Amino acid sequence: MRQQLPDRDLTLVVLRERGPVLELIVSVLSAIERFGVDGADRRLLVDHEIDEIASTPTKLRAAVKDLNDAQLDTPYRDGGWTVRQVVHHVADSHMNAYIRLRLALTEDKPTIKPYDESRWANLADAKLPVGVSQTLLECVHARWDAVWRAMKSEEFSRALIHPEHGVRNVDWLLFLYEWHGKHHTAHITELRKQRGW
Ligand code: NI
Repeated sequence: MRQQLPDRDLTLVVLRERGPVLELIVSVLSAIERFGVDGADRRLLVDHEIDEIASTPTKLRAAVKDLNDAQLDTPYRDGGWTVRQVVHHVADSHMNAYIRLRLALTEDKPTIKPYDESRWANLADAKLPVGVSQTLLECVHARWDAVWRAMKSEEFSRALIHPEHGVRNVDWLLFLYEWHGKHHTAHITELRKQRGW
């Protein structure tokens, strides 16, 4: 039987949820085109995505390197989160994602718990030094990565239920969080380019 495609409707889901995210479409479509989606080819695509997720803490650390407090407290766009909030948000998000994967692998169609990301970004701990979340992210990713790499191919189609979006699968988590780390790292690197930092 043909394996399930890497969630093609992911693109539409993300467009609905996050606005126009061309980099994601290009990334998913080019990856599918490059690797195909079946058997050993599919494994190459999956490994590529796992490698990309694994590189997130290092890339995020590089993105904020040598920024001072005033720079860290600068919004990446008008009305947007500060660089500091972005770093803490990536840790918030990937902690939740790691738990979601563990639930999907150990329970039958678990319902995952959404959280209010903008209110989380305004709690007191979002004012801590970014190093706290960088270290946290490195530790979460070390464990998350060990789980991803040990997964059997059939486990990528295990279901989870998002209360607002319905049934999703582990592939969806993989592609979503590969995009998510890059998306927020780019907010910081683009700001640094604009400001000449
Ligand atoms: Ni986010």
